[in-house]
Amino acid sequence: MGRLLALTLAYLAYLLATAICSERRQHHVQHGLCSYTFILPELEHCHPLKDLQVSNTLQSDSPPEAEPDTSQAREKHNQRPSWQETKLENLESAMENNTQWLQKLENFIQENVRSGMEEIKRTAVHTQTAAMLEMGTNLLSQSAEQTRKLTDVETQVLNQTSRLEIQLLEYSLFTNQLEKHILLQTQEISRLSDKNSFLEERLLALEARYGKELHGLQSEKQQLQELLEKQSKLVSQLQGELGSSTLNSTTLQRQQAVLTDTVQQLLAMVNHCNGAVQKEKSLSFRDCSEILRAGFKESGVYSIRLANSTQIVKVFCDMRTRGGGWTLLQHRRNGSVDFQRGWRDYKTGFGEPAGEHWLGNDIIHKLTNSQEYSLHIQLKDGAGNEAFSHYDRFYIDGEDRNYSLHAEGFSGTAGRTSSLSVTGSQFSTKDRDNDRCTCKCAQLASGGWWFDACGPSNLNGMYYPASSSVVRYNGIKWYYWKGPNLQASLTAMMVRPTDF
Ligand SMILES: [Ca+2]
Repeated sequence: MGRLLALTLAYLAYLLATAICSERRQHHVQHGLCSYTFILPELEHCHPLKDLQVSNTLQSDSPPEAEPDTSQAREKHNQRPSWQETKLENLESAMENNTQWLQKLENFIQENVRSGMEEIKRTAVHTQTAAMLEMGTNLLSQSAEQTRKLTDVETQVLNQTSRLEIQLLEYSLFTNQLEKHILLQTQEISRLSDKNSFLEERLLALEARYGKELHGLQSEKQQLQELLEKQSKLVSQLQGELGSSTLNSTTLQRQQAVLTDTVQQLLAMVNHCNGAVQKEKSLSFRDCSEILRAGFKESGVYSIRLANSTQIVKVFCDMRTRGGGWTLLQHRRNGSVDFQRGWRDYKTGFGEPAGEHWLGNDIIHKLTNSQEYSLHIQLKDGAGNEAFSHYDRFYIDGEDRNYSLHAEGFSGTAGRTSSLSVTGSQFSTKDRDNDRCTCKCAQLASGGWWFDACGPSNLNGMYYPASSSVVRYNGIKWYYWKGPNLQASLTAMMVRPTDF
């Protein structure tokens, strides 16, 4: 409202000034960003002067009249009617009133403007003071913060300085130690240098002393080197000769190796042919006596072909006992083979010819019926005593007659009379009872044998260890030599042609 009133007053003042006079004065007022300009009339120049009043702009409101020239105008002026003067006087009085009124108005306006300016100044001072206070507060807080940071930095700098001082002290100590060490080393070097000088002097003396000897030795060395070169040449010549000799020797060795290979191949071929001939011959042997006659004198396993048969049988040939040529039918020596078997096993045979075995009743039948055979029985008891029983004539019938026994012409050391069953005794096994006992002798005495009414012998009974003192009736038995309990360590039944 104040601003509006001021503007209105300024405008009115302007109108009045323009209406009253052309002289005016400008007043500038700055309030913050806004500036106000008041244009007020200069009252001193507005007093009613006749020249001024004539030149006043209000004069121009009435229409101008043509003035023929200056003399005419002066005449007219003097001859003007009195109403114009009256009007002018009225206007002057009115102007004076207006001027007074305007002076009052100006005074009023000036007072108002002054008070407003003072108010504005006070407000501005308050505002600026508040702003300054706020800025001061901010500056104080920032200053406190900076002070704190400065304190921290100062502390860090102090710590760093202390650390650096400690390190500097350590370095100083280390430097002192190094200096001491360097001093010692320098002293040592000096001492060694002295020693070196002394040694150099001695060396020079020695060189001078031994120079002559060295010269002599060098000449000797020269002579020896010449001798060595000569010897080396000689050795090279000898090596060349040796190389040629070695070459010749190598050629001879190769020829010898080739000849050896050829001889070995020929020998192998000869052996092969001999082996084939022997095999062919052995296959044609009927028993071990023929093999012995063919020149094979070692006891062992051979193959024979049974008479009137194509059957090849492996047998053990005893080439030592009483002239050799014996074909084994039965052999026991350690109890490794079970003799508690049935009819079929005794018929075909079991065990291996090289160990304990029974040749087989069918083979024994065919063999002992191809020609006349004698039977030889070897025995050894647990104490190592040996004895034998011999039969000049021996054979057995076929299976159709239960392999009946035929043995005659007894002799020997295993008892005064024969322990073998009487002629005609049939073969029995645990599953085939052919004896003359109401019992089953094969089950009582064990094994397969020519049991009569069980009889005085059974070489196929249980094999008991020699240390056993218990009397057993199912063991190996040859009654007329050792009673019912032989405890044999070895038994062997073997045949050979009677006319051997
Ligand atoms: Ca019976």
